[in-house]
Amino acid sequence: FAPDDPLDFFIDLHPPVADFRSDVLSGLRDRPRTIPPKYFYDADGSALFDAITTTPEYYVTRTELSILERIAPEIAARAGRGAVVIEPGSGSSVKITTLLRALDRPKAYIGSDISKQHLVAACRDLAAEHPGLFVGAVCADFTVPLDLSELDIPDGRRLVFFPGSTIGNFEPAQAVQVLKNIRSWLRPGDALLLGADRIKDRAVLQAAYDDAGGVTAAFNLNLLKRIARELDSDIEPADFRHRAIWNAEKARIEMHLEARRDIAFSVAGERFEMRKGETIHTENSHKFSVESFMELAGQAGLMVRDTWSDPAEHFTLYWLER
Ligand code: AVJ
Repeated sequence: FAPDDPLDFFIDLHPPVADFRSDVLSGLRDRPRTIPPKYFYDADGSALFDAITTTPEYYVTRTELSILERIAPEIAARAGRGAVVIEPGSGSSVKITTLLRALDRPKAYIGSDISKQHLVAACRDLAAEHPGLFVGAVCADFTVPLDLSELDIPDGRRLVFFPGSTIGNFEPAQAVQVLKNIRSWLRPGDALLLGADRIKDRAVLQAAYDDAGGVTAAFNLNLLKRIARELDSDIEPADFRHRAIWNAEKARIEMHLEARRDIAFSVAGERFEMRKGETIHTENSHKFSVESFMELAGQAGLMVRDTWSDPAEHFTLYWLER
């Protein structure tokens, strides 16, 4: 920690090191076979995700940003002068920059992420761009309860920023846990600004997760390249195809990797066989109506005070208080 480091603090809460090998092995033994989406984000996967956000079909990022730009003055008025912004998860720097630029002399920014390198680099950049802003970084897994009261966070009204419909990656019960954890950081008068994707026409949703340029397919298949590269495996990405399926009953897009033929492969010395058409489930992306999201938030003890959507109602930003 150099004396001229732009960060005001860095705290490593040592999130449990995700064990790629054991999670992949147990996920491949399970039925249905499942690998958690957090493993998408190696260096190639993160670059592919950034590429997804600029495809014509993936409306999510640009729609949220357009709403954020439009409501920025209102958010600034609500947050008041000298807000303390807390962001769980690796947010997009474009979104946090837009928010910080809009706010009236924000006092502090506290970023939190499970990936230490990513977090420190992003927070240092932000500190360099905002001289005078207190910038702290907490390396932690926000799905695990985190007590902020121990940390040296400046006083002031808190605004927790949780954009990107990241909440949609969790099954409802875990989503409630994540929201309860965030709620524990709020005191009376503090707020949570959260972005969540809306239920919409199935063709629009499926296209967003299966773009014509094949970027999302490459993102999904990159998981297999990662297994082949890191886990001593002869798994052949070419034996699989990307599938994005709308599950209407659960209101979610599911991403799968489907075997193109009967195949056999080994991972870390263990042998696996898959029949043609069998899949590995790699991601859920839950979608919400305003009502279903309010219900979920209510289960976590959070009240929706305001909502803002784009004209097509493809995406909604929620202002929540405890
Ligand atoms: C970053 C989890 C919000 O679910 O839309 C994009 C990830 N997966 N395309 C989403 C993703 C495929 C994205 N989240």
